[in-house]
Amino acid sequence: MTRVMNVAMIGGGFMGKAHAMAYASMPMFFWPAPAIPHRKIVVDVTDAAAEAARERFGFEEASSDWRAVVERPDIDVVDICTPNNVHAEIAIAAAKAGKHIICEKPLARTIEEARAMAQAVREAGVIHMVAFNYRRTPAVALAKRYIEEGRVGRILNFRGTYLQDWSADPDGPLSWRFQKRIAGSGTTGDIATHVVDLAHYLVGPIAEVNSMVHTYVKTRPIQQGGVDKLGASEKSATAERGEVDVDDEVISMLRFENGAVGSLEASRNAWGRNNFITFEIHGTEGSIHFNYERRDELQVMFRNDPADARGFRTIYTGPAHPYGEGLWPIPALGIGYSETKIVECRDFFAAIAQNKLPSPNFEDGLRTEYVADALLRSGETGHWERVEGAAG
Ligand code: 4PW
Repeated sequence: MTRVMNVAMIGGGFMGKAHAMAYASMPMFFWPAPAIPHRKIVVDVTDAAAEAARERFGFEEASSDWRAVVERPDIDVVDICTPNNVHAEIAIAAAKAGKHIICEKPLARTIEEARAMAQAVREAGVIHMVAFNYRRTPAVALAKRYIEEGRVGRILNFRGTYLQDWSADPDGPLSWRFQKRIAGSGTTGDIATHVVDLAHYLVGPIAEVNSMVHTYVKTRPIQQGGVDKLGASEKSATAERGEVDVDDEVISMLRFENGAVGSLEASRNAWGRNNFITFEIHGTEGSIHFNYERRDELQVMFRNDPADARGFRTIYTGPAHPYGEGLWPIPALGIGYSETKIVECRDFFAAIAQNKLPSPNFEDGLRTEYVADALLRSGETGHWERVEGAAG
């Protein structure tokens, strides 16, 4: 009989929807499942919001008191799907209560918060994960497989981007993602951290950065209540405006501990780019290119390809590739954002079942926060900044 684990999900907004869907779907894709996640209780900021999330996302109970929920003896897992400003408080309380924890990215607003979270879960001996889901796209995991098999050789460089345009309109609302006291930073913590996580996963630890950081839209219409709809909410040229105190764009050169070099670009003001997560890796034996907007595909070129067949070729991920045993049976049937969250959910519960820390865990999330901090510092100083804790 597969173990059923009671999940308390804190936050019923956009990420709560993605996580709830993963809890319901994971055993349908990966069977036998490492555990059955039971949607036990959802917490939101008000009783009404929590009840609406309970009904919509199929939870048994609803509450607006996360502190009481994380202490409940019948809760096995705490899932943090809130804005960044309460990640630390919830995670530390959940760790002290002995709960396994998955936390949405970025881990925290600041290095200090991230350190405290990593210490709390270390001391509690619980399983912990940060939801940097894009490394669980099958094509990205395939890139990792090729790298580990030596098919790319020694990695020389990494070029990563994450470009969106949902906040390119200056009349888009001043949501929590544009307020430092809630988000910690802007594009750097929100989406550049995804590129950092991919770079760490595929290449290794980043040691130094040299970046430029800009804020293009200095004020935005104050948002009246409601959840952050990532630019899908109404725009207003006449509403009262508030100051934006976070970054809109970060561009950086990178030096890795293993000697590889690279670049990172992240912007939420890139008209025409939707969820444009790309990387290109050049090694001594070949190259790999990935574009999330064509996420069933991986472009590869290997040095030992026949002379009359040189050039990038497209591999369509399917049953022969990572996670293929559980996803769709025909290549290119279509991997979506949902599937990346389902795979993430499977790996998290497998880690609990095996009592083996997954990656990225809170220690990985802390290292990513160190890089985000260095990116922002370099944007201020205008020169190379070392990443805290980097070797060499
Ligand atoms: O983490 C990112 C969010 O901040 C996600 O990758 C996409 O962009 C969806 O929402 C935002």
